[in-house]
Amino acid sequence: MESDAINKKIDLKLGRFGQSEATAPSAELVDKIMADTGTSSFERLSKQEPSCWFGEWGVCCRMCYMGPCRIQSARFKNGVTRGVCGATADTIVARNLLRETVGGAASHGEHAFEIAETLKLVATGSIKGYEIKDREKLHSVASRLGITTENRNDNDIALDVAEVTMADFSKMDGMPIRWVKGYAPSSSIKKWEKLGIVPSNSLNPIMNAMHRTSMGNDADSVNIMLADLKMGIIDGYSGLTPSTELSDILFGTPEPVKSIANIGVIKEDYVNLAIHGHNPLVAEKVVEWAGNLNEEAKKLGAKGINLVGVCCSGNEVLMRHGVPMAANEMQAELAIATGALDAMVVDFQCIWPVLGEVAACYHTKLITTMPYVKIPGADHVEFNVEHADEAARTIVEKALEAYKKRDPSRVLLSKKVEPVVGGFSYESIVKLLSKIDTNEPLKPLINSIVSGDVYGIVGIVGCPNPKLRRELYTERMIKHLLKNNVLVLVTGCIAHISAQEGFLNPEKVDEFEIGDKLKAVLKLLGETGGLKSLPPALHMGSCVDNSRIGMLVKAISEKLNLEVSQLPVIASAPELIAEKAVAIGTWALSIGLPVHTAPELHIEGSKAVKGILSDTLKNLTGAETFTELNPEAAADKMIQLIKEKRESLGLPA
Ligand code: NFS
Ligand code: SF4
Repeated sequence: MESDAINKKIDLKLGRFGQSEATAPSAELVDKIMADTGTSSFERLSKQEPSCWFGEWGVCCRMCYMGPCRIQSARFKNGVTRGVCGATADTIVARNLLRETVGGAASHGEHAFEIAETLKLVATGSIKGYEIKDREKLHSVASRLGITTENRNDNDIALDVAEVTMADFSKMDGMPIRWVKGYAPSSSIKKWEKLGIVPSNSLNPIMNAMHRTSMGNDADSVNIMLADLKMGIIDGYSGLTPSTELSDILFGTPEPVKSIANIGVIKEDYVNLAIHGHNPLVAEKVVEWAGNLNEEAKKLGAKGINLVGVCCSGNEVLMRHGVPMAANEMQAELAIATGALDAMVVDFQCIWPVLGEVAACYHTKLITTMPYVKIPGADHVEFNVEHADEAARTIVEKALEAYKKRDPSRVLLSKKVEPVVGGFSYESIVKLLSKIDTNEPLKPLINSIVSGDVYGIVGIVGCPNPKLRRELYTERMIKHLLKNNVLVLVTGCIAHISAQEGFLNPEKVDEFEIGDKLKAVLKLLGETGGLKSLPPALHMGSCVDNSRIGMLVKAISEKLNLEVSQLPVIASAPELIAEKAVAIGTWALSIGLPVHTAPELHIEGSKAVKGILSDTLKNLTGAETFTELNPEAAADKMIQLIKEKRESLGLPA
C-alpha cells in the first residue's frame, strides 16, 4: 500500500519527464519507462525524499570510523556542536566542499591527461587512428604556452604541447603551471599570486587536499577554502581548458552547425546508436566507424546507421559533426525506453549505473569502454587509442547485431524534434564578429555591451537535476534573462535542455519574448553569418568547453583592461548535480565571476563557509556565490548584479 501511495505521487511528478508540455515526448513514452522497467529518475528521487538535511547542509562527516558524525547545532539551538574528534560544522562543511571540488578536478584532469597522452602518440607517429586535424589551433595553443613554432614541423610542436600539458600534472620546478600562464586572465593570476594559490602542478594539490581533509588535519575553514580555490584553478587549467584545446587540435575547432534535438531524433527505420559520456577519443572513432559500416545496416534492411548524442559527448559530436542531440544525462534511460535504441556506447562520467538494468529490459546493448568504468549488465569493449579502430568497429557491429533483435511491438517513438544551431566555439564567435570589424573583432560585442544592447552575459552551465526539472527551472530562468536583453551562453546538459525548448533554434527568435535590443543584436549577427538570426542562446559545447567561455571572458577583460569581476558577466549552474559542476563553479569563482547555484552547495550548515563564498571572496577574487531556488528570482538577482557592475563602470544601467 505504501508503495502504491509513492507511485501515485510519482505519477504526478513524472509528468512530462522534465520537459515542457510542448516539447515533451508523448505521454505514453513517459509512462512506458515505468511500465517496462519499473523505475525512472523521478521515481527513484521521490523514494529518496525528503533528503537527509545533514548531507544537504554539508554537516555529515564520514572521514573516520569514530563517526559518522552529524552536527545538529547548525539547525537546532541546543543540538550537538562537535564530532567525536571535536570538528565543528565550519570544519566539516569546508572539508566536504573541498573533497567535492577534488572529485570534479580529478575527473576533468584525467580527461585532459588522456587526450594529451594521445596527442603525444600522434606526434611521435606511434598510433595510426588519430591525426592533427586543426593546425591553426595547434599553433595558437603552442604560442599561448610559450612554445616556439617558427621553422618547426607540426609533430614537433604537438609533441611539446603534449609534454608541457602532461608535465603540468607533476612537474617539480615550483613555477606556475603553464596552462595558467597561457589561458588565465592576467588580472586573476595577479590575485592568485597574492593569495599564494597558483598551482605549480596539479596532482600534488589533489593529494594534499585529500590529506588535509582527512581526520585530524586542517580544521581552519578559511585555510581549507583557499585550497578549494586552488582546486578550482586546477580544474580550469589542467582540466577544462586543455581538454577543449587539445580535442580541437585532434578533431577540429567547432563552427556553427545545424542539427536537431530531442528524443524524436531516434528513428524507426535506422540502426540507432547513442554516444554517451565525455571522451571524444571514443566518440570520434564511433562516428567514423558508423560511417564506415553504414552499408552493413542497409544489408539488414535498415536505412542506415543513425547516431544520436547523449550528454557531453552528445554536445561534442553535435559541435563537430552535426550529430543530433537525443537526450541529456537524466533522459538517457528514456532514450533506451523507446525500444528502438539498438546500442548505447559509454565511456566515463555521468553514466548512471541504472542504465545496465534499463537496457536489460530491451534488446539494447549498453557498451562500456573504459577499464575504470564498468557497469553490471553492460557489454565491455575495452577502448584504448592504440586499438581504437578495432574497438570502434566492434562497438558499431554490436549495434548492428542488436538491431536484428529489435522487437517492433515494444517500440514507441516520439515525433518531436527541434531544429538547432550549435557549434559556437570562441574562435567561431571571433570569426563571426570579424566580419563586422576585421581589425578588432571583439569590438562589436564590446560596443553592444557598452551601449546596453547586450545588457550582460550569463554562462549557464551544468546539469539537469530531477529535483528542479519538475518545475522546468532552467527554461524559466533563461526566458527571464532573454526578456531582459541578457546574452545567454549554454554548455553541458543545459545545452540539451535549451535545444529541446527551442533556445538553440534561430527560427524561434521571434517566438520567445526576447528583449528588443538583444533580439536586434542576435538578428544582425545571424545575418552576418548567413543565418536568419543567431539562436536565442549560444551553444558553446560540453562541460569542459566552459573553457571556451573562459577564453571569451579573458579576451574581453584584457581588451578592456578590466578585471573579470568588473565585467557584467555571471555564471550560473541552475540545476547543479555533479562534483564536476562544483569544480567548474569554483574555477569561475577563482577568476572572479559571480556564481549562482541551485540547489545550494552543501554549505548551509556553516556560517563561516557561507560567509566566505558569498562575501569574503569579493575581496579576494571579486567573486561571490548566491543561491536562489525560484528561477525568475534567480534571473532577477543576476540582472541586479549586472546592473551594479554596469553602474560602477559608468555604463547605462
Ligand atoms: Ni557536465 Fe557532462 Fe551533464 Fe552535468 Fe554530467 S553530462 S560534464 S556534469 S550531467 S552537465
Ligand atoms: Fe566524526 Fe571527526 Fe571522524 Fe569526522 S573526523 S567522522 S567529525 S570523529
